Amino acid sequence: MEIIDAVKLIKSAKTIALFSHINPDCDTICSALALRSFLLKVGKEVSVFCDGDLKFDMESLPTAKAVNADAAKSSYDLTVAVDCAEEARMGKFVPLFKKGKRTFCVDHHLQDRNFAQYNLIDAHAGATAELVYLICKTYDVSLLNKEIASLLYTALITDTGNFGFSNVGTRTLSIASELLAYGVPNAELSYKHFREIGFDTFKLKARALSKAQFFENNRIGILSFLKADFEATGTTSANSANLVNEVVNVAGVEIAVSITEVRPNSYKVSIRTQDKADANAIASVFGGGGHKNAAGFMINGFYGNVLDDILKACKDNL
Ligand SMILES: [Mn+2]
Repeated sequence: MEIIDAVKLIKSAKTIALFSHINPDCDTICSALALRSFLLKVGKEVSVFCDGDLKFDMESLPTAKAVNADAAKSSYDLTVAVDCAEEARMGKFVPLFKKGKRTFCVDHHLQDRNFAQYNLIDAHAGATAELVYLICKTYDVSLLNKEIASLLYTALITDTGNFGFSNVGTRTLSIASELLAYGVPNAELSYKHFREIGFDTFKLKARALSKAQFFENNRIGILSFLKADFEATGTTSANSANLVNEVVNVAGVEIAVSITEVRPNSYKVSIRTQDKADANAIASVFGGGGHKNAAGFMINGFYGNVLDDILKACKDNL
């Protein structure tokens, strides 16, 4: 559907529930919070639900406390999946989503399953926030403000690697420019989301990088974060987020992988790629997915076997 149809759909609803995806990232949370703030201004009753805790860098977002703050109603005029490629991404909230009189999905993933009754899917958008911005702008541009703009801008920079990924289009930068005009503190947000790390994370990073493994003439690099690493540095699996980028940044590396032990023999795997290597294709081998240059999946097994299986899938993709 087109932006204008999404606006009409939202206008026709009074009670609206917004759903972010499990293991939330900034795009799903910021897009939902921005849309919530906007819809409150036009007099809607709106709540945000997410099956999962916000990571430390999201807790300080404006209105972050609104996530899961309201009791669920028995039904809503409209339920909205935000940044969810498949229904299951809403986790325990799938039944509540389905109870919407109308269901709607706004998303930018390549493999979006079109599971809702109404779908605004644009794989060319750098972030779902791009689509949320266009909805708000079309609905009533005079209601946009610094808070909403800051949320949307945060989603844009985090989903595009600070405008460094191939998903950045001319529209992404035009929208970023329009958002900056509302007084978004861009340098502060860039530092917070791309450079600032805690001292404990620094120690974990130093330890993991010193043990990084490289294969196929350094075209594949693998970082592992195991229980012993977390214990030695006083960290948890949450502290390993995004450290995979340190490996994909090494010249010559085409595929970077991080394997994070989240429970005994259960691993969260993140893939980042350069050049022609396809992160989404590698993750698909294991039932996961994402984007061409960034994807992920969960896998169970003994570490040695998991490493072998992932390495084989990476080699097959070179
Ligand atoms: Mn996204």
